[in-house]
Amino acid sequence: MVEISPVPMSPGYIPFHPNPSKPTYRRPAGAVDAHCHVFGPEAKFPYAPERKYTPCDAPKEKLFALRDFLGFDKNVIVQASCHSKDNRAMVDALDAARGKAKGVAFVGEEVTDDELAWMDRAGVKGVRFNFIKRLVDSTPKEVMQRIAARIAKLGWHVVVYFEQADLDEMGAFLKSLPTVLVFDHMACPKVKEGVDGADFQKFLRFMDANKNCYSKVTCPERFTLAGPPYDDVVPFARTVVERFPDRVLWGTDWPHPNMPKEAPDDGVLVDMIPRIAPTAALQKQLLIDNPMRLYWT
Ligand code: 0GY
Repeated sequence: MVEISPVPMSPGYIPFHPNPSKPTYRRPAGAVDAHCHVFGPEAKFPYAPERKYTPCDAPKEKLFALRDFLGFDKNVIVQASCHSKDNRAMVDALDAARGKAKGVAFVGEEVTDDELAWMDRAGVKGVRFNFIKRLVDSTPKEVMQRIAARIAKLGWHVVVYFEQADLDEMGAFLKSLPTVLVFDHMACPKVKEGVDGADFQKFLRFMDANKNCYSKVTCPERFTLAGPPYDDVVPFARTVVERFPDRVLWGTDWPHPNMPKEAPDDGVLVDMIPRIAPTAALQKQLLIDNPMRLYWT
């Protein structure tokens, strides 16, 4: 028998936390982790040749075990760049989740209507447009607009991963898209500039002016300067939650690709929720009402 050697992780790649703590925060029943990924397993779902990093395998069984351990009910599984346009690992996870997961795909213009229909049946509800240069080669905006027009007909939305600093350049394009837009990770706030910083304020104004936009209040571990428990990111996320309570989503970002120093403890991330959404009503909107409206109706 031919031995298939596993592909080594990128140098310095930090695997997800092996032993997260049990959160003390008691989330409401039916809570949704609305931003997470599955990676591989590589032997079954190889990583894309054009990927910019090779992660450690983070298969669906581990994601579902974490969901149960953290006390969550459902997941939204977002296609990550290491699988590029091969959405099979994500769709396989949706199938296995038996209604407890929905998906966001990454597609090119060459995607066929049959492939879109296959993903739609599996529970895909959106496509992701990724503008983070360290993760993907750029796709022309006209191509994205044509993709958006096609997926709009399925009732899907667009998830946009970009940085607030690029909002001036991106604004007209974002406004041209015909669907709901969901911004990953508050569009990457710069914590050292504070909540009064120009880019964060511009992002808030954009959200104010464009009522089709949602923001994920995710990834404090990517933006913090102070480290866990991410006190310095709380004011950013809390501002977004309190200002747009019906347009925010929360997620773990498990398995946390490309962390520079350490993998976050997912229990600590969950325990941040009552600090960014201080009332039971806000928590219900953040964890249940908003994700259910976008992904389960
Ligand atoms: C995230 C963040 C990252 C990676 C990806 O598609 C991806 O590979 O999303 C990142 O490294 O910032 O949201 O999961």
